[in-house]
Amino acid sequence: MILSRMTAILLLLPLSGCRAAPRPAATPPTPPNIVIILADDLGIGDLGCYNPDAATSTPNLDRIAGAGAQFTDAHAPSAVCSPTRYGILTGRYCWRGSLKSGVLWTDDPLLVEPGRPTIASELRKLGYRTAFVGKWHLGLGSEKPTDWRGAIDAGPHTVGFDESVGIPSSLDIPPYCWFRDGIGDPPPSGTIEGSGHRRQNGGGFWRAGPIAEGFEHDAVLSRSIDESIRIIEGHAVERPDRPLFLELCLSAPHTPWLPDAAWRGSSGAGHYGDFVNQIDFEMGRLIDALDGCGLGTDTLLVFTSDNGSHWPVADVRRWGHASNLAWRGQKADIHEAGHRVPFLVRWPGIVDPGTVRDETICLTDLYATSLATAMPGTTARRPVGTPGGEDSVNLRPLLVSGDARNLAGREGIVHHSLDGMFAVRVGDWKLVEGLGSGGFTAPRRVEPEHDGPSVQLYDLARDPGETTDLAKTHPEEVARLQAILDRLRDDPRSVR
Ligand SMILES: [Ca+2]
Repeated sequence: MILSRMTAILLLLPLSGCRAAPRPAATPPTPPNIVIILADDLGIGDLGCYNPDAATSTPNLDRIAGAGAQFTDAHAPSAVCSPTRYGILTGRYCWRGSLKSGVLWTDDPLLVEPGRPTIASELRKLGYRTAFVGKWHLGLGSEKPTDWRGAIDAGPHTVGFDESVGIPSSLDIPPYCWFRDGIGDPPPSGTIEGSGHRRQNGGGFWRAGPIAEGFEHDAVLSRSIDESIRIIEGHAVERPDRPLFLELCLSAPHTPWLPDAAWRGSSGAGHYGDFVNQIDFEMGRLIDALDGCGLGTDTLLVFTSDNGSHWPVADVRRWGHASNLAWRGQKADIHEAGHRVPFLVRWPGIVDPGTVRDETICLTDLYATSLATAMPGTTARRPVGTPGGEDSVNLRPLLVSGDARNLAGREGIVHHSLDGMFAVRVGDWKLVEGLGSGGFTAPRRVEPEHDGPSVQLYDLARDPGETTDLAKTHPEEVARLQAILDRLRDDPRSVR
């Protein structure tokens, strides 16, 4: 693998313009680079590789899928932003900590507890250079509100990232500014009026609040890619013998929907679809840079989304575009469209091109999988000797050889909605611990009828659209799944 990576670097130099430092002849094997890309509110049906009838066009994402693996049953641990991001970074369900529902807001402090292991902190111990780019939305600082007058005392730079450049939270939540390595770059110094435009009128939507001088909402997506390319190309030049971990969190296609002019009108799904098309273009730029520097041949690359698309049934009907395929609901909901997400893996020479996998996985699994990837030969469910990652399963054996034994030992995965509604998935069965959507789709909460069930039960194999609630007719399955959910929720270390 070293030879192939070196050869690729040499062969591709004229194309990329990168000038990699010469590698010593007797360098020991280096673990692969790891790049995790997290889109924001991108639906599984927005990608052509999942949805041949999509009104969007995603040739570059389809190219990633074609070169590696495409998972059909991957789930965000939550149906909204902050908790999913916590789950990816720590391998732990967010609701085990202080945030029991909703997302972080404006100046909330860092959500990751002091001293908690993260992918970045653990990979750094294993010799990786670690970098974060893009939407953070895990809080900054240790006090509320965040103190922007000097160095920010907690953020990506305190949870294991050597380098970080990003925006505090969603692009419609103030403050609007960039930070770089724990410093506002520049910090917010003025205020901006709220934008009354919403969704499909093309003007974008954001809330009033502090903003930094020169901050441009519509430049955040492309700048995030530029910063990532700078890190990738810099890494190839400066120290190609040290593996790179890059977490790139896009701010799109979350609102405000602000596609560049070149993409307006390019899709059949309005400004949202145009924004998706631009994301695909930006992914093409990133992949070309990665491959152009010769790093792509030795990189585990994952592309996924933090929750389902904010695309209700009315939008499906209006545009004829199934952003969440036929899954029930939308972003924030406990039903499938809230948390079933695209999940693509490209790992040249390791994952066979054109692989399709239907195992049920959770984005918390990226923690153990990344650590195991940094320790070649590690097949345990959790890498031995690494702390944390309570809710994380090592998928590396599945990726390398199709070995799904680690997943077979997991009783179920837990879903969580915007308002804190729980569900558990066990095989084809899904128990929702409440009535209603728990999220954006009305009704959010429904009171049980007298002597009626207070939960929902679905058989996803026979009823993938969650149309027929079987709680009343299958009390034995309700009891079995409720017991599993209780165990998973109450004692994470005894049942995983
Ligand atoms: Ca999101």
